[in-house]
Parts: sequence; C-alpha cells; structure tokens
Amino acid sequence: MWIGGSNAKICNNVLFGNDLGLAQHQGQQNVLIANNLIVSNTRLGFHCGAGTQRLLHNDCHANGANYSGVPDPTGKDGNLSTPPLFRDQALFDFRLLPESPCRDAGMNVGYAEDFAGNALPQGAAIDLGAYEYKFISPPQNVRIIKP
Ligand SMILES: [Ca+2]
Repeated sequence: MWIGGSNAKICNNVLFGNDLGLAQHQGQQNVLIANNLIVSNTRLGFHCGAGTQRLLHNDCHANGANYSGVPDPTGKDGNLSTPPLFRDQALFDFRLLPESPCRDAGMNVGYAEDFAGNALPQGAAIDLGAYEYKFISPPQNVRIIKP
C-alpha cells in the first residue's frame, strides 16, 4: 500500500504476504498510521523515503525488515512485534483468535465499525487489524431431546 497524501489516516488494515506492506515516499506530512497488522511481507513492513508520520499501536512482525527509513518504534506508543494469531492466515481469515495479543491493543481513531460491520469497540478497546474480536456467548438453557 502506498500512502498518497498528507494528513492521511491509514488505520486498521491487514497488510499481509506482500513484497512491501506500507510505503510513504512522496514527502507526505502528518500521516496517522495506527492499529495496523503489517505481517509476513517478504521485503519490508513499513518504509518511509520522505515525510512525517505517527506510528501508533501497530503490530509489525515477521517482515523481511519490519521498518526502513524510520527508527523501529516497537515497544513504544503501543507498537508491537508479535504473531497476531490470525484464525487461519492460509485461508486469508484475518480475524483474531481469542488469545491474540492484538485484541484490545489499539486506539480510538474514530471508526464506528470494523470491516465486517461490528460495532467498535468490543471489549476494553479497539483491536488491531480489520476485524474486531467478537465474543459470542454459548447458547444457554439448551435442551437435548433424544429421539
Ligand atoms: Ca476489542
């Protein structure tokens, strides 16, 4: 994904399995990059050739190099580098497993719904990536009737 303009908001994306996850090259200023999962891109996770940005609450993990052109922000401002624990990345199911460290690890960026239309947030805070983990309680008062 290439960032095209200043003051852009690049939030809650899954950038997975590409050559390059996210790039900022044309001197764009004040770009907010938050709540993204930038994972398993063969060459680079995030590259900045020119411009300014705020890297907040991203998980940038297992890329050829996680960051290029900026100091590695892992461990600061909510940025992680950890397996996000997708439900099934081989089938491109990028919903998070219940034990994912990316659940409730994001910040409010003003979105009302996730990519699937679920209200945000579920739980204590916004999740990283495109899908908010949604707990579905098991059915209650189930009666099993034997034939
Ligand atoms: Ca959540």
